[in-house]
Amino acid sequence: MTTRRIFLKTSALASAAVVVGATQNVKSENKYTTKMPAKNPIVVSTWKHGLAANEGAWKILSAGGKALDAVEKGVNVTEADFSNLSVGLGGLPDREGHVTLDACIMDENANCGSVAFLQRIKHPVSVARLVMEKTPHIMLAGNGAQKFALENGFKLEPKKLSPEAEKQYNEWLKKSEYKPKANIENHDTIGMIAIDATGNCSGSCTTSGLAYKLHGRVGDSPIIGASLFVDNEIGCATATGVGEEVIRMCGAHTIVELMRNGKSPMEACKAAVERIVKKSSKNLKEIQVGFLALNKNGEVGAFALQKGFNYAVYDDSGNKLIDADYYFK
Ligand code: SD4
Repeated sequence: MTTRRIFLKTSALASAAVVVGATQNVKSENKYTTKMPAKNPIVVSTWKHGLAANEGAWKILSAGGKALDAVEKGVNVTEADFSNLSVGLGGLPDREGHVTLDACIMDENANCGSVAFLQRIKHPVSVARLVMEKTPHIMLAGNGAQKFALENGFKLEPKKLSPEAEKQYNEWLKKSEYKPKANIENHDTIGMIAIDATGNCSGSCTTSGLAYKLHGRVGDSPIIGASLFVDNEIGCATATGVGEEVIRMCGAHTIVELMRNGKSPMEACKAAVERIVKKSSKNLKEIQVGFLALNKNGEVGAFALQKGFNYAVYDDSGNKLIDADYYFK
C-alpha cells in the first residue's frame, strides 16, 4: 500500500516535471515565432484571409464566448466570400467544373464532425458541426452529406462558378495540365484554432480543395488528425497545402503529439515538415504544405515547406499577419 502510494506520488511529481519541462522548452526567440505569455482568448488562422476570419471569431471570444462557436463563425466569414478562390462556393472547381467542399470541426472534448465532397452548400463547416452534434457519426460525404444539410435547413445554392473561378477554369481547360503551383492556385484553405477565456481549445478547417483535382478527390481538410487536431490538455494544430502529403503523416495529430512530448508549437510544426521531407517520394520543391499550432500556454508556431505561408493571430494586442519560416531556403 505504502509502496503504491509512494509510486503514485513520484509519478505525479514526474508528470508535473514533464509539464514544467514542456513549458520551459518553448523557445520563442525565432523571428518567425510569436512571443506570447500564457493568455487567452486567442485565435489563429491560416493565410491572409485569416485576418477577416479572426475578426469574426474574436467577436465571440472577446465577449466570453466558446472557442467552438468562434472557430465555426470565424471560418464562416471566409466561406461566405464568393471571391475567395479556395474556400467555399467561389472556389476553383475540379477538372470537370464542379466545386466540391471539405470541412471539419473539433472541440475541447474530442467531439468532432466533418463533411467531404459536399456540393452547393454555402457553409460546409456548419454542416460538419451538425454532423458532430446531431448524429452518431463523424464524417458524411457526397450526396449523403448534402441530403443531411438540406434536411437540417441549409439551402441548395445555384450550381455556378464565381466569375473569377470560371475565367481561370476556362484558361486551365486550354491545356488541362494538372500541376499544383505552390502558394498560387491551390493553397488557401482556412484552418482556424482558438483558445477561449475559459482555456478551452477548438479548431476548424474548410476548403474547396485542390484546384482541378479529379472529380471525387477528397483532401486532408475533412480528415480529423490530418488537417486538424485538438487535445484540450495540449493544444491544437491545423494544416494547409497539398493534402496528400498531410494525410500521409497524419499532420495535425503528429504536431499535437510532438507538443505533448515537449516541443514548442514552432518546433513541432518544423519537425512535421521535416518528416514530410524525409518520407515523401514526391517532388516537394514544387508544392506547399504549411502547419500552424497553438499550445495551451497560448504560444503560436508555424512552419512550411516553401516561402510564402502566412497566418493571422488575434489576441488582446490586436490582429496581425505573420510570415512563417520554411524549409526550402
Ligand atoms: C487539400 N489541403 O484539399 C487542401 C488544400 C489546401 O490551401 O490546403 N489549400 O488538399
